[in-house]
Amino acid sequence: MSKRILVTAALPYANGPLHLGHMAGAYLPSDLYARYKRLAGDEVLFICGSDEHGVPITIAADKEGVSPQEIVDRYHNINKKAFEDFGISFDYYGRTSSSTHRDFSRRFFKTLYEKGVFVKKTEQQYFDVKAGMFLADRYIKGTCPKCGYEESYGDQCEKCGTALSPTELINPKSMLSGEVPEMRETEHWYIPLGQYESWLKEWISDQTDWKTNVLGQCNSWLDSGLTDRAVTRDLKWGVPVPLEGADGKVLYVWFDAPIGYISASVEWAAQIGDPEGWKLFWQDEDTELVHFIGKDNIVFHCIIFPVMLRAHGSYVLPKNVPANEYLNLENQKLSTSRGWAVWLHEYLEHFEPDLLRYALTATMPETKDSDFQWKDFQSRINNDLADVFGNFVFRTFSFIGRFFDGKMPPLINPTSQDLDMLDEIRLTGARIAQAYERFRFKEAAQLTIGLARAGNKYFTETEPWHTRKSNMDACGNTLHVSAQVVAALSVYFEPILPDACKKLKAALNFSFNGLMLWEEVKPDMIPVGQEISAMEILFKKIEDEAIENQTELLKAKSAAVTGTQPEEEYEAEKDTIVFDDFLKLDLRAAEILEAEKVPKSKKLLKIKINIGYEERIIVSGIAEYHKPEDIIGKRVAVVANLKARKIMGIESRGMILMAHDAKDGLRFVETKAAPGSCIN
Ligand code: B3M
Ligand code: ZN
Repeated sequence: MSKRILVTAALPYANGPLHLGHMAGAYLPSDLYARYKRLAGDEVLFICGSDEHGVPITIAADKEGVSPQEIVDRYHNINKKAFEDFGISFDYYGRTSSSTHRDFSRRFFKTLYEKGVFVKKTEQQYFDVKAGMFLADRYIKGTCPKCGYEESYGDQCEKCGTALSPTELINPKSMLSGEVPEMRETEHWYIPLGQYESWLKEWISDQTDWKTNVLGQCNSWLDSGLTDRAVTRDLKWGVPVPLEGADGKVLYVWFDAPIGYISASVEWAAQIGDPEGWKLFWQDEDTELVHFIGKDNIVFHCIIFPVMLRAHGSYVLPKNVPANEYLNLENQKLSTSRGWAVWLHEYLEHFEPDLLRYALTATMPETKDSDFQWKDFQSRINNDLADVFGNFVFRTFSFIGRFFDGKMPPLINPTSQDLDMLDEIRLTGARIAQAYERFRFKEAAQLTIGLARAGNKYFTETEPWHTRKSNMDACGNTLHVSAQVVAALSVYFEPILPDACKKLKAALNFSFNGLMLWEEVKPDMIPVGQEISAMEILFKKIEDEAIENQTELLKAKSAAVTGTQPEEEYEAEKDTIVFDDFLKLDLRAAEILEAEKVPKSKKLLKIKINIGYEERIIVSGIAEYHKPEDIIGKRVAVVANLKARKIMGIESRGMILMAHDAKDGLRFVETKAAPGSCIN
């Protein structure tokens, strides 16, 4: 049965351009999901827009000496265009400086106010005497009381994600004057989150299908107890508080921004000429609301906004909030201030959007931080898209063109291999759909390229270049089956590679209106005799030079901003583990007794070690750095309890620890301890 799905992607602050990290965090995953859901036949509304209020905007304006309006106008347009160019298929891209939003968020506030939801409090807050203003949110920095990070903002620590209020910061400093601010009295409205604690606990405990990283953050919030949160600020830029006597006060940006999802839907409905149409998506219980965000936005979407929606009472609550972790770039944190970023508009000057969509999907930081590397980008495009998918399509089309007059050949006495391949279409299709349903986009990409790989292998194994001389029916069967697999891929790959799939569908001369749906993919979807157009190469290989240019460009950009060469590149530290995880490793001292090169391998050495209680063989990829004769007698550290595995036919039991030195390559971790000694 078709469902009604409301997909939102975090509203990016209109204070700067978008980079790869933004894409991998919220925008590409939301687009994959929205596109898949449309293919699944569901009714989808996909909403985003610019977040144009808050201190991030005014700080950017202060820096340039222009008005906040000038900043948001500029970046709203740049970002909107970047999304379009990248194929992000929003139904509507709004902005929170619109009058619809202003009115709508004021009414929302007023409703909560009239329901008596807020608590009004007079409190001491930091005030910058020099600048003559209260220091809200990011106007103040200091040390995070939770993790000790020294550059934490007043509203949130970027390091550990904790949401804070400025008074919790240790050593607070004004971002305006750099001085220690003083305390002054001011009046604000607060939402008493504590009153919703038991409801929240129950509601969140029902969300068993949420990702563990998301539930983890929610629970740690709930466990530490919920306090009152101010929803107004003493600032000039923002939505004015709709109450008498609240001059100079605006709504807190995290109060108005999520309401932006609703007000943008209202504008969308007006635009399509159905002014009430947004209500079905926001007020009908059957809607599934899914928020796509980065991990720093979890608390706002899983705790604060749901409390606002619940307090209001007229809106649906999120069904899921599949937040992603962070993407690093070439082993370093992405950083605008250090110039360590690949901007989307820059990328698009050099490569097609589809290529990045594929590479980012394949490395998406779904459950932990991941790393984007240009070299890896190149090999994914060249190995997967060019050599596998593109090659399979090209071979299929060109054989049909050359030997079957460009028409779909019939299936005559198919072998079980032909039939199995046809079966794979449906089987893999169901698995890919499952992966999308469960927000496992990396897996969806693997399964889809897996089907192309299976098709390409089938083509090779059935050798149509031979059968065309000896058995024309068999040759036709190969091409018939291959073309059906290609046709299926033109639908299954659509969420990730929309442009390539459009070209493919055109070449296959599909006759259908609008979208071809997932369930319409069948092993006989291209009729016999159908004309198949010739096709140019779908994906060109990326040359080494193009990649070197990108890495040089990145270094140059960073040097231009920071005035120095990038620091030595250290790999980003892995996720924290608990002591018990560490205890699972059995590390031992061992002595190298014998070593020899593994025939036909450049990298591998076969090494015999004495590990005290026995002798054993380990195959190690160190031949480029160490000659066998030089390492005999060394006492090194090994992982003793690693499951045995066969490497080039040799059973390897354990692993020799190596340090990856940037200058000298692989170096042993040496020890004086007797073989067999435990290391911990
Ligand atoms: N603008 C924060 C961010 O860009 C914020 C998201 C708002 S979503 C309602 O990370
Ligand atoms: Zn922190």
